[in-house]
Amino acid sequence: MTKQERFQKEFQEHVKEGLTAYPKYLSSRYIYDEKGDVLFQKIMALPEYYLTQAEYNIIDQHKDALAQIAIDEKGIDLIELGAGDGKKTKVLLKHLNDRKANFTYIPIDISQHSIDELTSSIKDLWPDMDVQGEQGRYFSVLDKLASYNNRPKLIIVLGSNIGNLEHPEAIKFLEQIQNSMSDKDYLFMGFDQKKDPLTIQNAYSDKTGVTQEFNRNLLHRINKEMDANFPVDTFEHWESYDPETGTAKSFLLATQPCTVKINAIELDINFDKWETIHTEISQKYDDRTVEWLAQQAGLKIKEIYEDNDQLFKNYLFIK
Ligand code: AVI
Repeated sequence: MTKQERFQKEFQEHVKEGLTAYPKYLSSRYIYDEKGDVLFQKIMALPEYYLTQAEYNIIDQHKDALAQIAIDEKGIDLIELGAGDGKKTKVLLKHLNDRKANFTYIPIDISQHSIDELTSSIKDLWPDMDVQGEQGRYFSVLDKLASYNNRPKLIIVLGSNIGNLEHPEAIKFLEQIQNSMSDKDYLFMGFDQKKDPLTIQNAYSDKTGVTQEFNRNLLHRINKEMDANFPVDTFEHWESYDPETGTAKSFLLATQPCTVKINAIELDINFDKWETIHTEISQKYDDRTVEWLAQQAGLKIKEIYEDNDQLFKNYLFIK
């Protein structure tokens, strides 16, 4: 079975399980095809989606402290999980380059297309930079990390990607990174913070409707890839943020009753009016919660960095 066939099988099994459950759910992991990637780029440029700018501000303010790690260690492997377009990372790369630090940049992403684009844009900017992109899923590529042990690693995970995981999965994710780290390694990770609930609500339900399109892309994909007939416009995006737990939840809401045929998996699914499909969580954190997650995963917080508007934090962890 090819990689693509395996992915399709997994996707079909997930759709069957999620849409026959009560209440119904689908994972946001499947939003990201080519169109989903473009929609997420658009979200990151929205004024309401403060996360990107806030983390950019943190990296810009603290690039020197991060570059110092490479200088002190006399060389590092800079490994980025979920690199995407690398916009924020380029601020750090430029600074490392300016300070003549000795490093290899290893961006890891699920999309080969993203890795190729990123590598060629870095080569255009800094032809001599040592870049060794790796295509793959976080968890499978993480195993490989353990073999990059010839010099200290600085592993970076930006964008509060961990927030798309429930706490038990987030701990597992941190644990897997921890397992691939030696005593000399560092992990630099972004965690979006609890804040005015309205700011969060607005970030995930923008007025232009890009977030709705992003969420609906799940249904477009099922239509296209599983020969289904979701009346996509009937499903509205809904966001609810619980300030106590810090969990923002995204839903697709059936505004009319309907029956959907998914031919590839021989399934008919009925939706009542106002029935939901839960599609994503975007967890918001505080220091106590991050400390707890880290401790569960065998990590210690070495440093905490915050943006000027106090919206977002990046934590530097060691083993
Ligand atoms: C990728 N991830 C961290 C984004 C988030 O903030 O949860 C995905 C997203 N969903 C809606 N807007 C952005």
